[in-house]
Amino acid sequence: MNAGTKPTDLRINADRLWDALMQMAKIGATPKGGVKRLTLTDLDRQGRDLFIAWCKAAGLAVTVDGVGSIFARRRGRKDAAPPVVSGSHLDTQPSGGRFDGCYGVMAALEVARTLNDHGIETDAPFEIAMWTNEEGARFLPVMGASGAFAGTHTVEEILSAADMDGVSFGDALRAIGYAGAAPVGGRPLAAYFEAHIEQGPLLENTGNSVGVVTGALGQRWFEVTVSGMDAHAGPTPMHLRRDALLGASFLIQEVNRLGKATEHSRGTVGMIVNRPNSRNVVPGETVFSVDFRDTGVPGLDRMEQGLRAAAGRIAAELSLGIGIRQTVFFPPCHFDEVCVAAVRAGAARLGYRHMDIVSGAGHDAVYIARVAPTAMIFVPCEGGISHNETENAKPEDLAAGCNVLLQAVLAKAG
Ligand code: HGY
Ligand code: MN
Ligand code: MN
Repeated sequence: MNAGTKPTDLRINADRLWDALMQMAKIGATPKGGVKRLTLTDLDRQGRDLFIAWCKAAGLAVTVDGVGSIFARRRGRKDAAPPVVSGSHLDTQPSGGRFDGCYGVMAALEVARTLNDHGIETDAPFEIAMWTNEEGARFLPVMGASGAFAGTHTVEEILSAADMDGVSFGDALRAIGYAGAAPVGGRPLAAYFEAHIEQGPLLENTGNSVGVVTGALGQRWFEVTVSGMDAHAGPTPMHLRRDALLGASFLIQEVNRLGKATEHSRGTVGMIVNRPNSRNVVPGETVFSVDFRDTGVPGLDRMEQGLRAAAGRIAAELSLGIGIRQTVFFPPCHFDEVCVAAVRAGAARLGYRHMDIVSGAGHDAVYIARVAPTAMIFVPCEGGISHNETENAKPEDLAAGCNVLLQAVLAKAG
C-alpha cells in the first residue's frame, strides 16, 4: 500500500465496476435491455467462464464445488485463517435485469482489483463467491447452492432436482462443465457480505444511497395441483364440469387476499401450467406456484392455513382434487450485529446517506447467515423495479455500495 494511504482513503474504480457489469450483461442480453441467463444453460457457462477469466487475471485461485458454486481466493497474511467472503449470483430470471445478482459478484471482484491496485495485504484471505441457482427460476429450491453450502439442503437433493423439461440439475451442471470437485460447505468463513440492488422503492424514495440490511423476510413456497376432468367445451353442461383452471382462479384470488391482509405480508402466484391448455377443452389439471412472505413465521402460518381452508371449500364446491406441496421454507433472518455495524460504519465514514432496511427478497446471504457472520449492502434501483428487463441502477450508487463493501471487508479481514 502506498505510504500514507489509510484504508478509509481507499476508493474502488467506479468505471471499471460499471464496465464489468456491462460486459457481463452482454451474455444473455435481451431486446428490451435485460438479461436472460438461466442457471446451468450455455449462457450461464459463458458468464461463468468470463468471471473466472477475470478472477485469474486478478491473480485469484479459483475452485468450483459439487453444486457448481465458484470461489475465487485472494491470499492473506494468515492464509490458513477462515476467509472473509463476498459475492452473489450470476443466474437471472427469464425476464431478468443487468444488476440482480451480477452486481454483488462484480462488486466483490472490484474489491479484489482495488486491493491489488494498492498492494494491500489483508490478514485473512478474501474470497469471491458465485453461488449457483440463486433465482430458483429453472430448478427448485431457490438459493439451492448456498443452501447446500449452509447445510439446509443435501447435495443429492440439489443435483436430483428436475426442470420443467425433466432435465436434472446434475446433468445440466455436467453439461456445462461445472460439476466441481470441491466439497460443498463444511468450512468456516470469517464473515460474508453481499452487495445487491434493493429491488424495491424505499432507498430511492427516501434519497438514501446505501441500505444497511438488517435481515430478510421469511418465505414459504408451495406447488398447488388442481385436478378435475378434461371435457368437451360444447356438449358438457356447466354444472357437470370439473374445471381445474376455474378452481385455480378462485385460489389465486385467495393468495392475493391473504397477501394483502397485513402491511408486511406478500402473496404471489408467478408460475402456472394449465393442461391440456386447448381452447375448446375444459381443463383437467392446473399446477401453479404460491410464494408467501412475511416478517414472522406466524404470518406465514396464517397464509398457509388460509390457503388450505380455501382449497377445502373450492374442492368441495367444484368437485376437484387439490394438492398443496411445500417447496421452500425459511424463517425471517436477522443478520450479524457486528457485520451490520461494519456496513453502517463504512457508509457513515464515507459520508453516504444510509438507512437500515429489511430485505423483501431472499438472497444467498440468508442461508450463509446460518454458518457465518453475515450482512448485506443495498443500493437503490430505478423505480424499485427488478425481476424486469428494464431494471436499472446509477453508476454512482453502485460505486457507493461497492466502496462500503470494501470498508466492511477491510474491517473484518484486517
Ligand atoms: O425470490 C427471491 O426473493 C429472490 O429473488 N430469489
Ligand atoms: Mn438476486
Ligand atoms: Mn432475483
